[in-house]
Amino acid sequence: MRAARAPPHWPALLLFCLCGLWVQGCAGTLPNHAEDQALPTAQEYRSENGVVSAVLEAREDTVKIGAVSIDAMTYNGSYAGPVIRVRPGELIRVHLINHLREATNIHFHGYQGSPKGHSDNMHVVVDPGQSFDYELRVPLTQPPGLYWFHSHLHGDAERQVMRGLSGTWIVEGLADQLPPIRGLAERLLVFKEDRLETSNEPFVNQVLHRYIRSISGNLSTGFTMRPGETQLWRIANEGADQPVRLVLQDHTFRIIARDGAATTHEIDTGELRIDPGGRVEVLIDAGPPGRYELSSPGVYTGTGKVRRLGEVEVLGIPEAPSPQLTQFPAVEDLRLRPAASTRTLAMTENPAEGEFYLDGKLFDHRRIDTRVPLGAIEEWLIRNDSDEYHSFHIHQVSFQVVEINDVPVPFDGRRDTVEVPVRGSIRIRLAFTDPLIVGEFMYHCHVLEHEDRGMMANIEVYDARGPGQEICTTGR
Ligand SMILES: [Cu+2]
Repeated sequence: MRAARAPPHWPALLLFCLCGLWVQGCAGTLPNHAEDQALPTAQEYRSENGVVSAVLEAREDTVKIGAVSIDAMTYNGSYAGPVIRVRPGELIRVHLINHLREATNIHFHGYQGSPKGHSDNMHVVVDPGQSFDYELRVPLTQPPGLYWFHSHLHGDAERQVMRGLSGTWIVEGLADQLPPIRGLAERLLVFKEDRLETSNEPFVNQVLHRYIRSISGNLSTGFTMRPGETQLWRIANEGADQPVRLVLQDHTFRIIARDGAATTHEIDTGELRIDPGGRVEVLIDAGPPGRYELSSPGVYTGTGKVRRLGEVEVLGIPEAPSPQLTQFPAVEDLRLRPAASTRTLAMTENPAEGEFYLDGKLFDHRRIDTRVPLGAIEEWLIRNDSDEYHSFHIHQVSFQVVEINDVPVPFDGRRDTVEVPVRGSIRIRLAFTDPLIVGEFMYHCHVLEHEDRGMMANIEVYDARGPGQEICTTGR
C-alpha cells in the first residue's frame, strides 16, 4: 500500500465518443449460444458470526463471454464478479491480493461508513505483488439493497472496470422493510461492458462492433417464470461509461429500490434506464405463457436500434402475483430542512486535450476542493456545461434530487448516482449528518473515462466541535 496516489499518468487510450459507440454498438441480433442460457452461479460470500470474509485476487485472465474471448482482469477469475452478502452492523473483511502488473484498489460504491484507514479509503493504492486488508463496518443505518465494488484507481479506473474488476455487495433486509417481497424468487443481473480494440471474429466485428455488453458474464441470458409469478430482479450497471436501458417485452418493471435504497413508493415503468454505477431493484409479474424478449434499446442513436439480451419463457403452473406494495420505509424529504450552504458545480471539458473538469479544475488528490462541517444539509446545483453525457456520483452519502433542468422533481427517495442532462442541470440535497463519514472522500462523474481524465474532486467533512462531541444525526 502507498499512502497516497502519485499524480496520474494518462493512459494512452483513444478518446472515445459515447455517441459513436452507441451508433456502432447496438445494431443486430445476437445468435443463441447454448452456453448463454443460464446465469452462472456467482461466487458468494456470506457472513458468519457478524463477519463476512473474502479473499479477492485481482489478476489477468482470458475469459469467455458467450463465444467471445477477452483479455480480462478479474477478481478470482470471475468476469461477472463475486457477490458479498452482509447485514447492517456486520463487518466486511476483504483481503485484496494484487497479481496484476499494475496498481489497483477497491471502492465500495454506496457505502455510507468511514472513508478512513482500512475502510472505504480512496487514498489506498495497492501496488503489483502487494495486498491490502479492507475492513468496513456496515452502518446500522445502511439501507438494505444492492451495491457494488470496483477498482477506483484514478487514471486507470475505466480500463480496469471495463476489463472486469468489479463485484456486487448486497445488504440483506429489504424484505424486512417491504414484507410482501419476502420469499420471492430473486435474480441478480450484472451488466458490464468492454470494448475490444481488434478482433478476428466476424461475429464480434459485424454484430457486436467489438462492443461487448454482458449480462452476468454472458452475451445473453434466458430463464423461466410461471404465469403470474412475481420475481425480484436486482439489476446493477457495473459498466464503466454507458447507461443501460432495459425492456422486457409486454412487461412492466415495478421499481421498489434505487441505488440500494427503497423508494418512497412503487414506480412502474416499461423501460428501465440505469446510469453507470446505478442499481435498481424491481418486481416483475410474469404475463401469460409465452416467450418474451429482454432487450436494450440504443441510446442516443435515434435509429431505434435494439440489442437483444435474451428472453424470459413463461410456462408452468400459474401463480397469483404478489400484491401491490403500499407501505414503504419512511425517508425524510430533505427539502423540509434548511440548507446550510448552496454550492454550484460545473462539469466541463476540453475535447481537444482529452481533459474533463469539475469547476474548471482537473482532479488533484492532494487538493481538498470542498469542505463541509459535519451536520450540514447542503444544496448543490450541478451543471453540465458540455455537449455530452455525464453522471454525478458522491461517495459516503446518498442524496435527493430536487430539480432537473430547474423543474422540481417529486420526492421518491435517495440516489447515489444520477445523470446530469447535456447543457442542463440537476439540483440535489445532501445530508452530511452522520459522524461516520467524517474524513476525505470524492465526488465525480461516473462515466469513468471522464473521471480518469480529471472530472473528480475531493471533499472533506470535518467535525467543527472536535471528536467526541454530540452531533445531531437525524436527517439521513
Ligand atoms: Cu462525465
